[in-house]
Amino acid sequence: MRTALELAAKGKGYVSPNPLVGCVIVNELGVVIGSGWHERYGGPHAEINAIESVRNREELVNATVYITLEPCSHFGKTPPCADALAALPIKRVVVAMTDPNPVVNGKGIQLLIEAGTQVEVGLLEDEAKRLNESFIHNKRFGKPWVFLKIAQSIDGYITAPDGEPGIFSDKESQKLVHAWRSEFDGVMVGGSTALHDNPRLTVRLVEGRQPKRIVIDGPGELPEVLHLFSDQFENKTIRVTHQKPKYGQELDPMLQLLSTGSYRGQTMHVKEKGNHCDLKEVIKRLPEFGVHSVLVEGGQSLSSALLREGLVDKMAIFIVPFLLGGGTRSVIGLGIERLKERLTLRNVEWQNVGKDMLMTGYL
Ligand code: AOF
Ligand code: ZN
Repeated sequence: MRTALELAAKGKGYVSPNPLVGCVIVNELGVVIGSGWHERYGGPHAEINAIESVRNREELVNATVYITLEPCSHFGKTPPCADALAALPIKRVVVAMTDPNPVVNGKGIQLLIEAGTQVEVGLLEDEAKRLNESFIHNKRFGKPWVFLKIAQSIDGYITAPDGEPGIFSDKESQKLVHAWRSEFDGVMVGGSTALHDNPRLTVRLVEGRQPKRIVIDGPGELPEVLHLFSDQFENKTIRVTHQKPKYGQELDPMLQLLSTGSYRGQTMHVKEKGNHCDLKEVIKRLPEFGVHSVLVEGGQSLSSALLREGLVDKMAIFIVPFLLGGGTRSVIGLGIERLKERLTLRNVEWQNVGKDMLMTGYL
């Protein structure tokens, strides 16, 4: 199952909104005879890739199949994997976790049991759930998974006293963040961060696929010379604004390309709430743009607002071993008294990343 989990992880960044799934087949003597994972969205499921990798079909007699997620029981883009497994002369199927997708949710396991296959559920379940935390969240709450990342000094600042960037996280931390970018559907920043830091939000320090980029630009005034709008990435940046649509912005992508405006990215128009974009609406509507998981990379105003509105699901704080003595705080104005419960991180973990300290936890 551990191998199956490692295989599943290879699909990171390529299977959303579907789950990461890995599968390993072991013969009667305990020798691995086949394995596979879900490689691309819309492609064959892990179980089918594993079954097809078995060279000598006779070895399937009394074999055991390890899968990180309950096999599916529905006709989706592909026929049910539970049927494919039930048709094999295998003896046992070991599943790490049941499928939270309501169209499956136990039916795959039921189908196998009815076909006379032994089924065991729960091996390395915690690891499997963690691997698919965003998929599980999507299915359970019907909204995107929001992961907030902050890099701050020991005394809690994200800039030097004069507003200039004052801390630089370790190269290892930067690499880790790039790896996260490649695993999330989207990476989001607020308007002032886009303006002052002019970030690219691309994956450069590791290999991986580029995420969609999202910028909260309430007044819709960010200049197009910013890297986010001017660089040549195939994933056009999504500009979120509460300004009324201007001519051309609501056209379909092909027409947008042909229209005369220079900005050819996508625009999400949302309600205005206290001079800002209504962030609840923003998060809720990200799936319209193919974004089911989002990595938020600041700054202060966006991080604070998302936390205040209870929109953050998981948080990572890099503490850079440096005192700044003043500047912009990482988060502010939370009305902590009111939100104490909601702002206590659960399942907190600490680790060293280069010379930085990384704390992660769930909200
Ligand atoms: C996957 N890969 O390896 C497994 C999945 O859209 P479809 O037809 O590909 O079906 C997606 C659903 O199938 C998914 O939400 C999950 O419930 C189930 N299992 N999906 O993409 C896999 N085993
Ligand atoms: Zn399947």
